[in-house]
Amino acid sequence: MTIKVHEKLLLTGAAGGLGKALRERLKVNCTVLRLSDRKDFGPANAGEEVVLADLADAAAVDGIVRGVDAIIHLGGISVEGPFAPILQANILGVFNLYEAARTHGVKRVVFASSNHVTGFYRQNQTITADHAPRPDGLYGVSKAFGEDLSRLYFDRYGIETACVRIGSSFAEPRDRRMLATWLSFDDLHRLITACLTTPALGHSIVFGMSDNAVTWWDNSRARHIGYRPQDSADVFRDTVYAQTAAPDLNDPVAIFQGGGFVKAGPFGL
Ligand code: NAI
Ligand code: 15L
Repeated sequence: MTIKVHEKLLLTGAAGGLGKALRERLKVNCTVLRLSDRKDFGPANAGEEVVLADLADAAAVDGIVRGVDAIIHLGGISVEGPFAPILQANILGVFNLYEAARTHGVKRVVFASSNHVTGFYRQNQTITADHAPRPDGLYGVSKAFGEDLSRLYFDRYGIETACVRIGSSFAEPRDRRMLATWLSFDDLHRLITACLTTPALGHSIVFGMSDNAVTWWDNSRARHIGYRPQDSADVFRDTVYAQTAAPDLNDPVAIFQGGGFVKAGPFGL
C-alpha cells in the first residue's frame, strides 16, 4: 500500500503511549518523520529526525515546526491534574504550535483532542460534533481551548485541523466504560491517515473510536474525512466483564461519559 501524501510530518508527544504506537505506523504517511517530545526517547532511526522541545518554549516549537508539511499534535498533559502544567503544555503549547504553523505555512494539523471535552454528557446520550462542549475538568477545558484555537486559525489563516476527540486508545479496553470508548492503535492510525489525506478537511471534529457496538458518539458530521474503523472492543467484552465488578449506577463515574475524570480533583495549581 502506498499512502504517502506528505514529505515531512511532525509528530509531537512521540515519547508517550500513542507516540510509540504510531511511530512505525506513520512511516507509510511520509518520507521523513520528525519526532518530538520534551522527554528524551533515544536516537532517530532511518527516515526519522528527533528534535526535543518543550511545547511551552515558543522558539523551540518554531524550530520543530519549521520545514514540515503537516503536524500530528499529540504532545501535552494527557490526564486531569494541577492546572499549571496543563496551562503550559496544553494552552500555551498549542498556541505556540499554531503560531509556528502560521509562520512556516503549515496547512494541515491533526490535533489530539479528547472525549473529556464532552465528558459531562450522560452515558445514555448520543452526541454529535454539533453538541456544545461540556468538559469534565481542567484537562477537558484545555482540549476545548485547543479546538477553539484551531478553529480560529482555520477561519483567519486557512490552516485545516482535524480535532480528534480520542476515546480510550490503549492496546485493549481496560474496563467496562472502554467497551464504548475504545480506539485500537490500528484504527487510530487509519483515522489519522484519513485526516491527512482527505481532500477537503476544513476545521473538523471527529470522535476517535473503533467500531464498538455500544457508543455515545455519532460521527455522521465527519463523513467527509472518510474514516472507516475496522476493529471493535466487542471481542474483549466477555473478558472485561469477567474481570470487572458491575458498576454502581448511582455513581457519577457510571452516569457520565467522562467516567472517573468527572470526579478527579480537587482543582488547584
Ligand atoms: P502520554 O501522556 O503518554 O504522552 C504525552 C506526551 O506528551 C508525553 O511523552 C509527554 O512527555 C509529552 N509532553 C507533555 N508535556 C509536554 C510539554 N510541555 N512539551 C513537550 N512534550 C510534552 O499520552 P498519550 O496517551 O500518548 O496521548 C497522546 C495525546 O492524545 C495526548 O494529547 C492526550 O491528551 C490525547 N488523548 C489520548 C487518549 C488515550 O486514550 N491515549 C484519549 C484522549 C486524548
Ligand atoms: C484521555 O483523554 C486520556 O488521555 C487517556 O489516558 C484516557 O484516560 C482516556 O481519555 C479515557 O477517557 O479513557
